[in-house]
Amino acid sequence: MPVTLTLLHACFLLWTSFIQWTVSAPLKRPDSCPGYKASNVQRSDSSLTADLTLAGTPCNVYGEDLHDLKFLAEWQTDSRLHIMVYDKDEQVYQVPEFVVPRPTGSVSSDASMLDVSIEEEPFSFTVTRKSNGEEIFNTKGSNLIFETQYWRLRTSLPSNPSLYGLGEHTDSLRLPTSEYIRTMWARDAGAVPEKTNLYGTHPVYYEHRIDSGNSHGVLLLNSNGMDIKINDDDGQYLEYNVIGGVIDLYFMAGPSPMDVAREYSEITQKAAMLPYWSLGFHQCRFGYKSVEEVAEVVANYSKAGIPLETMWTDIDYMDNFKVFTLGEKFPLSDMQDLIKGLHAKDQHYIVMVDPAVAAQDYPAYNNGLDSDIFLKKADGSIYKGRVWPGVTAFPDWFHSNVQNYWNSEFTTFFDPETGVDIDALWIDMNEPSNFCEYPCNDPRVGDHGVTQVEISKHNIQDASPHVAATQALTLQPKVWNKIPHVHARRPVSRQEGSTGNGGKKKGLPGRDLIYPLYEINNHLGVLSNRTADTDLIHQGGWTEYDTHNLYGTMMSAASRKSMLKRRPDKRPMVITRSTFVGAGSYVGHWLGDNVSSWDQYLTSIRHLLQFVSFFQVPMAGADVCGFLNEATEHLCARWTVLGAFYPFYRNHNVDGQPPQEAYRWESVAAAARKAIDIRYRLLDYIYTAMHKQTVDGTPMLAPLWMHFPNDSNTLAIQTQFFYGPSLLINPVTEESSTSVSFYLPSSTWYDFSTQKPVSGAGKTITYSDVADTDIPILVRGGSIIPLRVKSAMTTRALRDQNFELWVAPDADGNAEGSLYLDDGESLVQDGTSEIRFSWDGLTLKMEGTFRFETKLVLKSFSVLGDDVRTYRLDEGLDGPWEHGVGDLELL
Ligand SMILES: *[C@@H]1O[C@H](CO)[C@@H](O)[C@H](O)[C@H]1NC(C)=O
Ligand SMILES: *[C@@H]1O[C@H](CO)[C@@H](O)[C@H](O)[C@H]1NC(C)=O
Ligand SMILES: *[C@@H]1O[C@H](CO)[C@@H](O)[C@H](O)[C@H]1NC(C)=O
Ligand SMILES: CC(=O)N[C@H]1CO[C@H](CO)[C@@H](O)[C@@H]1O
Repeated sequence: MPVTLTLLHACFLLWTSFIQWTVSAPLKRPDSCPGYKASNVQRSDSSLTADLTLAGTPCNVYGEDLHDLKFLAEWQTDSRLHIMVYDKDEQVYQVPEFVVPRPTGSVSSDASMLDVSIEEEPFSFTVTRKSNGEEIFNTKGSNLIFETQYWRLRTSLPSNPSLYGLGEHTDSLRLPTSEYIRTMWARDAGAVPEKTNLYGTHPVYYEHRIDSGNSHGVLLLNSNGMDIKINDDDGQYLEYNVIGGVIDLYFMAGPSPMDVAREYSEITQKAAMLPYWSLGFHQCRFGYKSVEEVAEVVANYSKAGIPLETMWTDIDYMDNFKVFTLGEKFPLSDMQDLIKGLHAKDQHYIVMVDPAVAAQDYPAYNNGLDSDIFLKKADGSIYKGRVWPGVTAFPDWFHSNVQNYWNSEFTTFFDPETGVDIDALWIDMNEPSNFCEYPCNDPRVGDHGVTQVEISKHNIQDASPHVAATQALTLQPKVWNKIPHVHARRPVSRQEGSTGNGGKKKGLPGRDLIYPLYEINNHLGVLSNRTADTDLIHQGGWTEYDTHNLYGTMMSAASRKSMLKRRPDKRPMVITRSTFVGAGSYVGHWLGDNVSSWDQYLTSIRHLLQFVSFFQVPMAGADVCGFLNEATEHLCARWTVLGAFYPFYRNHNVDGQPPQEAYRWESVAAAARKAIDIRYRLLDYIYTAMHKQTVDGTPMLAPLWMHFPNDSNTLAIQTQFFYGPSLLINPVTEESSTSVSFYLPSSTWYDFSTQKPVSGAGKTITYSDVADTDIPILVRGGSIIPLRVKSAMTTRALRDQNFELWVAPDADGNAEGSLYLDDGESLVQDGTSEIRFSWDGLTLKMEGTFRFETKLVLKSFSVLGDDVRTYRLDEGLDGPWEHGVGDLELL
């Protein structure tokens, strides 16, 4: 749009808002938009298409209305329906297929659980579940708006709906249903505050209908900034307000909650299987000042008898925080000695790498210049921001040379002989974070005119509860249904192909990529604030405006490839901060820069479940004992025990706070020894669950409602969760308390520590005298759980331990379970075993496939109950067998 027109338009909007205030006669409100009219409706066996035409005078609320659109519905599987509304010329940006590969497939609509119908004028569509006629999605009553920099689509919902997902956030697991906005815009968020946009973008929700017991899921595959509003001021609804891209929806029919998760995993690509050792206990902190200090921590863990699987180092190891360098206090030979020492004891080492490269004369920067991979401004100069090392450039993950550049930095710096031989990788700051506030006229200058890195890491100032709360108050509640607000405009940015890139799906030309008229509720204000400028153009012509939310996931994919180059046969582990739809197929996620506070200990559970249960990122966990602020002994003990049930189990602390390694207090050391003992004995049980998630999408952790979809008491429970299919974890939830009351759904249950039945199912029960070293764990009746007979100091040693089984019969006396065995680290396995156990009260059976060679045996099995019975087995894990209890020796 030409500048003059833009200015006119701006004046007009100013004038209209003036009129709105004075005359209170709104002229241009979204609700007055004309909507669309459908024509040429065609239904085939597997699709429904239509042409959409603007049904009246353009309303141009936040841009210009597009006149001609296309509607497409395609039945892809019996449970998945894909619906798109896009511009006729296909110029509007769409998430590139090479970043997020799309699922394909086509089935007859007759075979599908879902149906779709459209109304022609005003255009609306409805998705229904055929089995009971339930309307899953219905856009009637609210006109579709589709403009150059804004689109809006609203679905009505049943009252008081049970909605989950739409991350990343730290809000309630079951989402609020009134005046609630979920904003998607990747952001470096110190202290992970509630009701704000955080590091990752996952615009998928799960909805559970308790009346039918059915669940479904809806993914909006769109990477633009957006506000998803959930409100009940005009009937209950969910409304997408998106500043670009197309309407690209995937409907998953369930019908069970677990089915929805599995169906979602068909879209995200299955999560990456991680090495067995990644489930061990990890220690990290920001603020280890030298390689000697790191080595001391390793030694002190060993002295304390606490199994330390992996040692980590934050950016401290770098020379002035420059990526791919070693600082004075971390000389190469000492680093190599440290790592050799760790490897000799079957322990591991991980360091952090950030995307931003210091714009200084050193190899990583010079190599980046030579391969031309940094993001550039319109005038061709390198775009600069400010991150840890000071002035930095940012890799353009769209660049055709960027993978080679990244591979080469990794191959050199992390060379096993001549470099730092890391075992896995941690990537951070990849929203991307930039300390420089927009417009960042001088990236050398800090917030208060300070020129060097004097701000502490990860916005520590933001972290004091007081500051965080004040910010929340001042920044958070923007006007609900706000009136367009007009900024002083800058000249419209140059965009490659702006003379018409018909059908390229790279974005309409002439948009204002800095100040779109619709302002999403970004906690940092304008889109470009404290990140890369949104008018930057990536190689190939994609704008940062459209692809900002992909930056972390593109870095993740590139980093995984670089790690594979180093060790082509091993499963890479990469832990990232920023994620997008599908990230779990490359990486895991730590839950960001947490606070050492009691509320965060609890919040970590719902934050974790989002990723594992809803977003298919199973390797997730919060910083145990909390990152920011000071951890107290009591909190750290409780958190060390809770963290033993996160897939990703890492203690991590910020610089400048007192140390919080588990050995620092005797009670925490005791808690760590006990919790790790339980975790490690159960490691193959959870490894089996993780493997299952990577194969069929069944979440390895889940909230209660996903297991008890007909029990309305479970819908909002967010401080208890299932660890694997059979164990219910119920942490103490109050700081000063040693007791915990929690809900126990109707089923048969056994206490993990006594192995005896627990009564009170269907009610809230109370555990008293829960010591700091303990956590109530309940075993669900009907399960068989494999355990190692003993724990060990490393997961390598653990792999030499034999197994035993715990049989927890259901009300009918039956139980079943499974065990997956492989070598723990090869990308392509020589042979794996997938073993199923079953019990009918008299006979224990083992069946399955047995291609993993092992001499380990199942020593015994115990039948849980009032009178626990343990039988000697001494059976191998290399072929099927069955035994009646009559033939077995009772131990
Ligand atoms: C390790 O333990 C020793 C002896 O208790 C202690 O003096 C030292 O501060 C500890 N160092 C670290 C880094 O934990
Ligand atoms: C950028 O973010 C800071 C908070 O870090 C805020 O104070 C400032 O107002 C924001 N600037 C803009 C232009 O939104
Ligand atoms: C929930 O109830 C529905 C219908 O009443 C039933 O078909 C389904 O099996 C139940 N699910 C569970 C897990 O009990
Ligand atoms: C997720 C969570 O608990 N967030 C909290 C982080 O800490 C700040 C400051 O203490 C709180 O305001 C957030 O609610």
